[in-house]
Amino acid sequence: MNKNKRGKFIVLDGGEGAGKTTVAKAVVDKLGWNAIYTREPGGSQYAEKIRELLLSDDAKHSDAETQFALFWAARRDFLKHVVIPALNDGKTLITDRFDSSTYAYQIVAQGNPKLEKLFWQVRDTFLDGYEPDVYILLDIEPTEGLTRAGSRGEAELNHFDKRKLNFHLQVNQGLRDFVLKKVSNGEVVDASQGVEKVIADTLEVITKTME
Ligand code: T5A
Repeated sequence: MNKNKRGKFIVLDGGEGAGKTTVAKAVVDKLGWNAIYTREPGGSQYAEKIRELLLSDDAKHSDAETQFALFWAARRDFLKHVVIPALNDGKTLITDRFDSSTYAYQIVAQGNPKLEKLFWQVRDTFLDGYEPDVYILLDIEPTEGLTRAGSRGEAELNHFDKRKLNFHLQVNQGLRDFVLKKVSNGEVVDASQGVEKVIADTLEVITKTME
């Protein structure tokens, strides 16, 4: 990790409707002024433009390689313009999704194991020592998460949300593999619990990371 970095970089990830946004925002409120909520894809001005491309209906026929490149392009801009300055300023960043999602969606769920070698090479170069301090997986059965996400209404669903259940089961497997096997700083929180308990369990992991 880069020696100039003074803040903490916390990633919350999970399948559709796991509660990432709800929990991330609640955690930021509880941590106070020094904590910032950020999200992926997006998080910086330019990366938010790439987000529009990635989540638009036009993107639904794009292949995993195209998406892989765009998610990493957005991530690099977000890292450079938001994450690094905030960490160097001593802030705590709570990020809604990060590269764990690229691993789960573009590589595992879309069935592209050949992208994995490239994933670790790009990660090494693009993150440039600014790896997250912890990845927290908000773990939930996809059927339950999709029901929650669906309760917001059809207009709120993107083309990833609308994929078949098997895709979301693969996403879940990919996220679990990433957090439990591919990195050494992954933690799992049971996201099927009531929202206040999920927030409390997530805060407990974050507090431990900040010690
Ligand atoms: N993607 C992203 C990739 O393919 N590759 C990548 O590299 C990256 C970074 C982004 C999409 O991009 C894909 C993955 C995604 O499909 P998005 O619009 O940012 O899409 O949406 P998501 O990240 O999927 O987030 P969602 O909005 O679907 O779900 P959240 O944030 O997990 O859930 P949240 O907090 O909005 O909650 C959903 C509903 O559940 C309720 C909430 O009140 C809300 O109504 N809820 C609970 N209900 C009961 N109990 C609880 N514990 C609850 N917690 C929340």
